[in-house]
Amino acid sequence: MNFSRSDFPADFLFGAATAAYQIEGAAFGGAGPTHWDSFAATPGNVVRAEDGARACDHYHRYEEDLDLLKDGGFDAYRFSTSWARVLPEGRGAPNPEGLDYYDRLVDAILARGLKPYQTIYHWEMPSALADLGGWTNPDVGDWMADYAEVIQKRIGDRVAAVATINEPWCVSYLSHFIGHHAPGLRDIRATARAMHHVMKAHGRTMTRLREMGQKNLGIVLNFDHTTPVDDSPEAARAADRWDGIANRWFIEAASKGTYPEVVLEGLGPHMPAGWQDDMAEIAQPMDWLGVNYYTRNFTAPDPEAAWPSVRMEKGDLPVTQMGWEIYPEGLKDFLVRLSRDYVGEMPIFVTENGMAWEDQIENGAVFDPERADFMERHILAARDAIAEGANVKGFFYWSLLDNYEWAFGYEKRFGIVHVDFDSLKRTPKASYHSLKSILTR
Ligand code: PNW
Repeated sequence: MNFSRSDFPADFLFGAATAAYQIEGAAFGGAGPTHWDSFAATPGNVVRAEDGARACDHYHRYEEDLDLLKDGGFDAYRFSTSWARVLPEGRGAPNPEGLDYYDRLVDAILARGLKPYQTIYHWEMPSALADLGGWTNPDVGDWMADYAEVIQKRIGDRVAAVATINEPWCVSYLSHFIGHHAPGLRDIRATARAMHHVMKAHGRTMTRLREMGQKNLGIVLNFDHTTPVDDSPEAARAADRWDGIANRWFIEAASKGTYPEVVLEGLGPHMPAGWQDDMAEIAQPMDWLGVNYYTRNFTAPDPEAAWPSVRMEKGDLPVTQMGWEIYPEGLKDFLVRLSRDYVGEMPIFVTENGMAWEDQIENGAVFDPERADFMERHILAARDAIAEGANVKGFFYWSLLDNYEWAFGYEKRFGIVHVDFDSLKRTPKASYHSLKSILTR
């Protein structure tokens, strides 16, 4: 890879990211069931109906995994804490084993000189709360703030930064309108509720954590680079609707306390009563913004389809194992746009960027030159954004380990470390070694 640390500001952090359900093994350590366990068990939702019950067994192997980060020369580790591991019923009595586990994990991160970047909610809604409607229930913000208080009381003194929620778009739209993630709904009313309640939960959790004295609070949003499929006014309007749903809804609420008009045109009739009263709490001052970026799409109008009446099309760039086009310029565009239009000087971290690839394994070594190239191009795109004025302070590769890729089960491999899901043996890939040679130089 052709860049060096000296191409970046001295305090720029290089890290790798994971999420609890995707690596820990949900069946270990007294964790309660989550809506992902039941979603995965329902045929048709997940490839081979795989779940996160064992995953990478990180719960028992975190020391080995953190050694890989340290040996690779990384500065920071982005991980998430699992609601159902901390509170098996979602509310009420905590699980002492779960709290002990995160206590040990944070100490083990610090012992290796890494900065812990915590995400409070990365998608495992406890089943007991999912049964009450999960993200569609107006009380979910209070439930989440209560959970956040319990986990932060235990580890909040030692984490470097905290994100409330990972990818509210996936939590709400992808899960309640497209039906691709748990709870797998396709319902406009549930979608409008979830899209608002997820932001209300962000605001409520921010308020609670500030009251507790927690420092360095933010949110992690995903962004989908979209362009009208052609020059027609219909395509321009379709792309604007899609950009409103996928990109502007969440950042506009968090930074300005408003939702885009073009989205309210469709969701307005389905919004929970009195939603306007929550907007001030949602727009809490934040300390940092996390940006997850993977690909681009072209938006076409689709008058046959229900609101928002759009269809996604692809361009002709090479794609990853997910079928996602590789478009590093889109990352630069978002970083510049977000700093210009929404967050100004507030630090931005690329909290996820990575590629799934069918890695070639020969004689126990994993060759993935495509991934090294992907990383280099996106890291350089972040550098280009800095040159254009964006205050980008770090880059986390997704992911440290091959892991449970949600609806795709264990089929899609994003890791810079290969995991054999039978033996659970870890093998750093060539991309890990080439990044290491830069970070440790
Ligand atoms: C993110 N989409 O998910 C998540 O934060 C990770 O947990 C996940 O493993 C990673 O990206 C790779 O997929 C997304 O359909 C899942 O647009 C789906 C979409 C976007 C992000």
